[in-house]
Amino acid sequence: MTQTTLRQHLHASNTDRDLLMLLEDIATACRMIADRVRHGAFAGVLGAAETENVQGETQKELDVISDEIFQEIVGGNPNLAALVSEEVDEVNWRKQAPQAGDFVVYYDPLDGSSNLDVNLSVGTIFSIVRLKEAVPTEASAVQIKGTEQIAAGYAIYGPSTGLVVTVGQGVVGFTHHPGSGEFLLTQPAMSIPEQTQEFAINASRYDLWEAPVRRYIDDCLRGANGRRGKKFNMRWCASMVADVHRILTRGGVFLYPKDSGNAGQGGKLRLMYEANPMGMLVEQAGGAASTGTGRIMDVAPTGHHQRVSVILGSRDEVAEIERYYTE
Ligand code: AHM
Ligand code: MG
Repeated sequence: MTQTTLRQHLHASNTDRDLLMLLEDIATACRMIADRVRHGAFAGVLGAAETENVQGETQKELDVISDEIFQEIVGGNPNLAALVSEEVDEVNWRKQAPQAGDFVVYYDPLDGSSNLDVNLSVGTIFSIVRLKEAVPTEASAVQIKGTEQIAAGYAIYGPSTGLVVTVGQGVVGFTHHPGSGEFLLTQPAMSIPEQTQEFAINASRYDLWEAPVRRYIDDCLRGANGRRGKKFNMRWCASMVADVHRILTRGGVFLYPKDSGNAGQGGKLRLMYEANPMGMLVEQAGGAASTGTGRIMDVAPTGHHQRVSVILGSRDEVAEIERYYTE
């Protein structure tokens, strides 16, 4: 079997050199976060913030540790204008006078961290845009739409550590090889089947859902005897990276819609750190990513912590759910 590293793959697919370096920095940060996640139980950092470890020392929670690692490693990239983190209120400008061509990275350092206590998969999600012009170091970088992303991806910390990336030419998956320390290419062309019989949603919010979502899920649950005429399987990891990784591997649909419990905020999941990068990956793998009434990547951001309704996965199923919204 030939072994292709992340760098070799990006080089062979003519990835711009600066972007290649940035992706390598992100991969390094993810390897370091994976290590801290793996040792979390020993270090006493799996619980809530400021817990004590077995030696009675105060520890930061892993979300905060992961954010610090990302800021330290990726923040040192010479072509980076700003880092925008789900964990931090303000944009972290790395240049005083950002120029056209400089990068902005939006990221969620440790998504799904409620799964840490129970030893289930979590991940780091990232989205990369390039500034089109010089900007003042104020709010400008937050206004960039998902369609402007030049690359996106996530690391998954599961039974193995994976890295899934798109630079706008399909989606490729790598697996961390502990012996060499490299991410090696293991899924050269991830693609989502157009149709599916598997959905993922937090069903405990049933009473809060809007009518179209409730009708859609009711019809799925009725199986072969209902409107859909087929049986559906259900999964919910409560970890978006794990749910999206399954969909990129075998198809399915993921929903975290706006409902009456989160409508005041516009939904639960974050546009810049979660919905846009996952939307780009899913579209690049042949799937679709929608708010229910429009394409996620077309949403014009009003702030970097903005939340949005998310419905993504197998293309035909997302289109079917959009039909429920128009009925
Ligand atoms: P987080 O960024 O605070 O970890 O929240 C995002 C996570 C997603 O990974 C996951 O899909 C969702 O929240 C789970 O929410 P719930 O606990 O309502 O099922
Ligand atoms: Mg998150």
